[in-house]
Amino acid sequence: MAAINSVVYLESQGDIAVITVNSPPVNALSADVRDGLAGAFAALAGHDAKAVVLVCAGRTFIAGADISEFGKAPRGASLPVVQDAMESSPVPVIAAIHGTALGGGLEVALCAHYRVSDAKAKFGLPEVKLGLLPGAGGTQRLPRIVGAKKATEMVTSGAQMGARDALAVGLVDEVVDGDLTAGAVAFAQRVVAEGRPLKKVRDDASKLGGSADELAPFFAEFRAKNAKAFNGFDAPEANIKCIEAAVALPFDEGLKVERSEFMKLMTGLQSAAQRHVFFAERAAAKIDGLPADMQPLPVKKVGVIGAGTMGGGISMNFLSVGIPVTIVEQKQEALDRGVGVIRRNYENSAKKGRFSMDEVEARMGRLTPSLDMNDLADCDLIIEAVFENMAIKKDIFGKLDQIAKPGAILASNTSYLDVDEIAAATSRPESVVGMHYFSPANVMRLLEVVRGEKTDPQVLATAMAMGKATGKIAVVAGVCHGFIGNRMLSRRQQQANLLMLEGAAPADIDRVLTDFGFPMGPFQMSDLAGLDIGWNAETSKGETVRDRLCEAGLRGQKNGKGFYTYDENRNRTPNPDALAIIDAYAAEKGINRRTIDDQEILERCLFPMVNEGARILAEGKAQRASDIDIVWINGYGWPVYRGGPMFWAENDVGRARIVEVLEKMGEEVSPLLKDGWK
Ligand code: T1G
Repeated sequence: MAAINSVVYLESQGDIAVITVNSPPVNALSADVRDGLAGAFAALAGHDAKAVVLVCAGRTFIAGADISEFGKAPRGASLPVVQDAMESSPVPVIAAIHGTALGGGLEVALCAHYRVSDAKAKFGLPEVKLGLLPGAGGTQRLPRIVGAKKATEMVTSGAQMGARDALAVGLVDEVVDGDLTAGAVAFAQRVVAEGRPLKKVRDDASKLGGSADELAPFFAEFRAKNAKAFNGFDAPEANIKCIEAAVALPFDEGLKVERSEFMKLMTGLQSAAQRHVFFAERAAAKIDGLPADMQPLPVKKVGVIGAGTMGGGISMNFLSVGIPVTIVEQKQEALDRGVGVIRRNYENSAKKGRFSMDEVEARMGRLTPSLDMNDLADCDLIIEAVFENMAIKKDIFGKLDQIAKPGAILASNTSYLDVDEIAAATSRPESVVGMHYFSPANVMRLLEVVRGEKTDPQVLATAMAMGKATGKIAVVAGVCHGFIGNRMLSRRQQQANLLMLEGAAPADIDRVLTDFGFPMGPFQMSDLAGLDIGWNAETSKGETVRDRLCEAGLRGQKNGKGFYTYDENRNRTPNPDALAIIDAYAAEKGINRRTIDDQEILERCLFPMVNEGARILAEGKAQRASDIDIVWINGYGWPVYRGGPMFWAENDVGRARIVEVLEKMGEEVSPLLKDGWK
């Protein structure tokens, strides 16, 4: 095998030339890979190969352009040069695909004359998840194979297609059993022997599925159907425009539309934000100071204490990936209720076709309900998810200390209590860690893993690994009140309450934040969670607006009246009774009410959060600013196309503006916010 360069190799197998890309971890189309491919096809000019097979070493075929090169000065051969060399090759080019042919990787494969894959291969154009679109001909070639409708779905969702479906729609010509390269070479020899044509995807518009006029109703309906999901994002509409161009225009004209739409997105802030999030998600998994090769402890059996909403959701995460769970409650009735909710959740998913009823039984079969904490003695990881009360938690951890086997990990799902204080209730604080899930715990992707003062690094690594193994994005947080997310949220809530007293209507504050991209505003959230959470009628003295609302019988969505009134379809309308209570309270407190504009609402709600984020960073309660972004995007609904609060502060608003406004607000500004963070 001759090296074209450090990542691309060329060899002959009989009269078939085999080009191998070997650029770990995912054979991304870096400058070296592009140079190597261009070099390989140039080397084949005048070569006597009858056909060419393009294959990749390692875990996957090309998984796209090299995202880390975006925004940097272009280097090496351009992708269109490589693609033209493939497409205009005088001999058949066969792409042999395994793993995930994504983005530019699939676009390269679409320039081959034929494609074969193994049975596990996946195909997709996920650029929309990076705020982009397939910028190397994917929006013009894919619809020519799978049809405009399917292509529209694929480029706006980024969803992957399996090998069988790919074969069915003609995206691949053969699914190879056994060794992929050998199968591809054999396929190539058949193509040569049978004199099959050099099929250029670009030349065949017969499968588009209709003319521009015939497909116009589809595009209109598709936009309408997805308007809510696409709201705020620039990329989906740009993707649709390109598929429309593929239908309406000749190939090269469509390519021009794709190019211009791509460049608009590539130079925009949304894609920069979503690319930041791509790398931030992967960085979050890395624990500073830990050897990269530290192996997590084995977790074969999990215990959960508390079968309430959180305990049930947490248990499902493990049951769903094949790990048996023993769930413990104090009373039979509560236990039965909790187990019943888990079963219903699974049955609902089965009804939606996500998996079979057999799978429901298999998952329920892994669950052992119990009223006895001693049944947790053989668990590798025990997660406590009971009422937020320090005394109760310390009592449970004290008992667990007696019951749990040596080396077992003792985790608390507390959402703000001091994990070190909980750990001190045991003789093994090194085995104690926080695992803060978000409700519903079987759905929300975020997991704050709280590193206690004495938490053993391997215990921390194991909690993080279990997060990943159960489909979570795990982020390390230090011990402080509310950890990363809730600590920052309390700053936003504080300002929202002040703005409400100073004259901003709760509905306006919610509107400003939902217009910004949050799924819900603070007052909608309060109504959803219930205004009476932690409220006690006996001790309530009307000290806060919330007290007054509760004293007036307002509870939020659960009784149809809170900051909003709710009809039978949960449609909300600002509640005049709540507004009257707020007015009266503000008057009583002598607060001069005034008209407050949307910009002030937004800045006062979000800037103190960023300031708190900078404090959290400065105190080392978060490892990196991008972790804070991941917490807010995956746990608190921060719009991904704004990159998270710290990215937004740095790249959109600018720290100087935030410092200026915070100083005007009389806030103590974190020095890190002034100086900047890495
Ligand atoms: N560019 C650069 N680095 C990449 C990369 C890419 N495309 N894909 C993955 N990595 C790195 C990643 O940061 C991590 O690094 C390591 O590889 C393993 O990734 C012109 C414009 C392929 C499904 O969007 O979805 O093509 O943290 O942890 O879980 O139209 O990676 O180890 O240092 O995610 O097994 C389109 C992105 C690009 C696919 C594997 N392609 N990648 O998942 O591993 S835009 C994508 C993925 C484009 C063209 C356009 C996943 C994966 P580190 P990992 P994984």
